[in-house]
Amino acid sequence: MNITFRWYGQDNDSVQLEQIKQIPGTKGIVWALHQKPVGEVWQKEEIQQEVDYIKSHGFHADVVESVNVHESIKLGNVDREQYIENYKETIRNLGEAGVKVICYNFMPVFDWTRTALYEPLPDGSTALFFEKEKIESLDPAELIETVASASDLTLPGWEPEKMSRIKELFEEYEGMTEETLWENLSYFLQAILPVAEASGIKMAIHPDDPPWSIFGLPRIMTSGESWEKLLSISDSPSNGITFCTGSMGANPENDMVELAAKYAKHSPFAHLRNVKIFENGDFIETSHYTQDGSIDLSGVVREFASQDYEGYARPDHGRHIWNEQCRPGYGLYDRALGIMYLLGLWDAYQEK
Ligand code: DNO
Ligand code: MN
Repeated sequence: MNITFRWYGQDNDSVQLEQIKQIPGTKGIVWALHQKPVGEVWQKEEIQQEVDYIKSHGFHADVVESVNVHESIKLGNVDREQYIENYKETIRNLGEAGVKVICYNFMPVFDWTRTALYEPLPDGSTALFFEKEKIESLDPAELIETVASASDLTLPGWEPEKMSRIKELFEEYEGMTEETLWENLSYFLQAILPVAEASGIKMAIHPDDPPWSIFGLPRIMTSGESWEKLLSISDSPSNGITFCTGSMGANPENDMVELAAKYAKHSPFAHLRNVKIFENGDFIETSHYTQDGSIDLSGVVREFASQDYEGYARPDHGRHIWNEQCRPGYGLYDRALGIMYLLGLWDAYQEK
């Protein structure tokens, strides 16, 4: 297990590489060119600059999260061809810089969705929270209004340039079925996987977060069956999964230990974190500690260790603790604690 830490870039993150360096066992930085608009080619020079900066701090830069997929590709619009060409070029350029894994997702319009960023936990810390009822009671028209008037429904995965087109996007997705979305994913993968393979890169799709349809938009990366179907699209070694316990595991029907047994070997990258799920379907992110949440993270690491998992892994979102001012879910302290927990489990299970 190759431990990594997600970092948003020099001018874009409250956490410094010098601080990450002091977390024991952390070998690599998970990075992206966050300022690039979705769909544009990542140029060689800008890639190299970022990779050099990361490496100058003694880390590897093997994992990119994410190269986002343009909505035209997910929609299957005619202009997808150009965006697919751009994506291929980005893959080639990243391969040349030595990148090994690209994390991406295929969620229509929205990335991870929460209703509160700073929900108090009983220990006095705060964390990201999803209130099912609140999301379900919001109809898309109302949502467009809410986003436009920038109320308190702050959802960090939402890119501003996309939100300015939200009305249009909803119209374009009208009538889109899961089946069509699968076809569009398959079309995209058939086109890019040969390039990824030739570039020495594994593509790793992130599960939908939460793993069910929201706002009437289809979502397809939601269960073990989804992973089975994904793998049936192509048996290319570059067709892989990001094993995110917190996203997939927000649906209690997804048994993450069972899924680890089946899919760890297809996962070049893993996000290991915990969430506490309530009976009404709400969930809150917790510390990584197994007993704090609903996901058997200890069991997942046990499974990974039994398979001698050689992929990359990182702690995922953490709580905001010790008054840290940081990006929601991406502070230094709780994710550092997460790494120590994961490594502790790993060492213990390795020796058995
Ligand atoms: C949620 C996070 C996500 C993830 C992107 C991947 O669990 O890991 O923000 O990074 O959806 O594309
Ligand atoms: Mn994740």
